[in-house]
Formats: sequence, C-alpha cells, structure tokens
Amino acid sequence: MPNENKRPWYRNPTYLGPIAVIAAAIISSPIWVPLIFQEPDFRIFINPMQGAVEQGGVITTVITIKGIHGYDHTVSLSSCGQPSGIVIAFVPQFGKPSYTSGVTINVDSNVPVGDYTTIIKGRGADGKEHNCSYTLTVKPHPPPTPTITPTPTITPTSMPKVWEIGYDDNSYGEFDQLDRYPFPGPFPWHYNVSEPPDKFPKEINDFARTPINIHFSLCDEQSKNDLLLTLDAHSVHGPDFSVRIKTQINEVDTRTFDNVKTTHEILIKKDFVASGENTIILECASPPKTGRWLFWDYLSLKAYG
Ligand SMILES: [Ca+2]
Repeated sequence: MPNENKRPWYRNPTYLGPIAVIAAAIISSPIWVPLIFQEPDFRIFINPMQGAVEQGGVITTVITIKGIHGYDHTVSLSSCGQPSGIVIAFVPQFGKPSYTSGVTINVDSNVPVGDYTTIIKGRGADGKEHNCSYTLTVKPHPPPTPTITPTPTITPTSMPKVWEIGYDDNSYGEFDQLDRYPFPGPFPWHYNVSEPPDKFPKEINDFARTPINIHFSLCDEQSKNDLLLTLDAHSVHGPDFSVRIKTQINEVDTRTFDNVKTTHEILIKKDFVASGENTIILECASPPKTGRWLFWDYLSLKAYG
C-alpha cells in the first residue's frame, strides 16, 4: 500500500498528537511527584478522636506519629486548650517516628460538665509541627447510691403470670363477640382460663352482661402470696363504667374505668384466694340501664414472690 502523504511517520500529525499526550501524562503523573519533590516529614494521628468521661474519671486514647520520606528527628508531644482540671499525660512523651504513644486524660471532679477540645501538638527536633485534636465530653458524676433500700414498688413485668385472657393489642376482636341470638346470651358467664379467648365475652355492661366468673386454680406456692389483677379496657361507652371485683371468698374492690383511665391494677390479698380452685367475679357496679358498657382489651393475673 503506497504512503499517500509521502512524509516519514514521526512527522505525521496522526502519530505526533497521541505521543505528546502520553508524554505529558507521564511527566505530570502524581506517581512521580513525591520522588521528585520528596521531603522528610511526619504525620500525627489520634484514635479515638473523642470520648466521654464522668467528672473525676479517666479516659485513654492513642497517638500515632508516622515518619515519611525518612524523617529521623525526635518528635515530642504536648497538649493545650483544655481547662486546668484536665491533665493529659503521654507515654512515651517523645520518640523517633514512627511510634505510638498512650494518652491518659485525668478529669478532676470539679471540672464543669461540657465538651472540651484539646489540641495535641507534635514538634520535631527540626522545628516541624503538626497538630491533631481530641474532643472530650465531661458528664456529671452520678449521685451516690442511697444506702436505704427504698420500699418495694409494684413491678408487674417482673412478676410471674398466672394467666392472661386476650392480648394486649388494643382490640377486643379476640373475644366472644356476643352476636348470637337470643339476646342477651349466656350470662352469668363462666370462663375457665384454659379455654381460648373467644370463649370470653368482649364486654361487660349495665344491663344483662354481668357477672363474668373467671375460674382458675392456684398451686400452694401461688396461693401463699398476694396477686395482681390487671383489667385493661379497650374502650368505655357512657361517661364511665364501674366494675366490682370479688373472689369466691370476699369482695376485693370497685374500680371505675373511662376512656382516659382504661387500665386498672388491683391487688388481691392472699387471704382472698385459696390453694386449688378459685373464682374471680366481675360485676357491673354502675347504675343499671344507663347506657354504659366496657369492651375488654385483655385481663391478666400475676403472682408476687
Ligand atoms: Ca385485646
């Protein structure tokens, strides 16, 4: 194939353009810059860069001094910017790079609560300096633990559950919906706690749907302790609804529910229950036929001890 432009290849712009671009790229590449302009120096790092400690406490962090391009001067460490009650110690305080130094920060008990930034300075024997910063959060010292044991309070979540009827789900959908005929259905109601919740009536009211008898058994150990009955209403119709609570032994209490206070916890003394079979009876204590009713969310019985 004949050479159409009759010029040698090195004068052909088709070749010269790309060659010039490649040469420029090689010369200006960052790979070459440190080799051409390298200067011994060091870098300073701190990790972690921040921490939190109580007044009167101690916290630690680590400084790394890293030499670059053969830096061989001793670098010493110092700190500034912190209040007088914060004392910072470096071990070691100086060395030739690369090295690490443990930093211990002691906070006096009278240092005010707050955030403090400390500058850690590394100074080389040749005069080079580099800094890093550490942010310290000083938190209040916790008050001393009282030596007097407070009176135990009711902590239902830590108490073993004897039974639960329904679910704490803000719904009465799991219960017997009472939509059978003939009205008003099977009241007085008898429910055994071993039955599913759809055998328990969704409501108690001031007309026909009362009382509800809950049958359950207690072992010897459970009957020797007080019990905590939780009645949680989904909603109340009428201004309020009052429930009288009894056991087969005695009347326990009467509680009034409304749509603000929908949960009542009722203490049942151990004298009001027995080992073996027991019954809790829930009755309407509101005036009869005044258009009041209560839908349940869930009921539970827990044992102390
Ligand atoms: Ca429920």
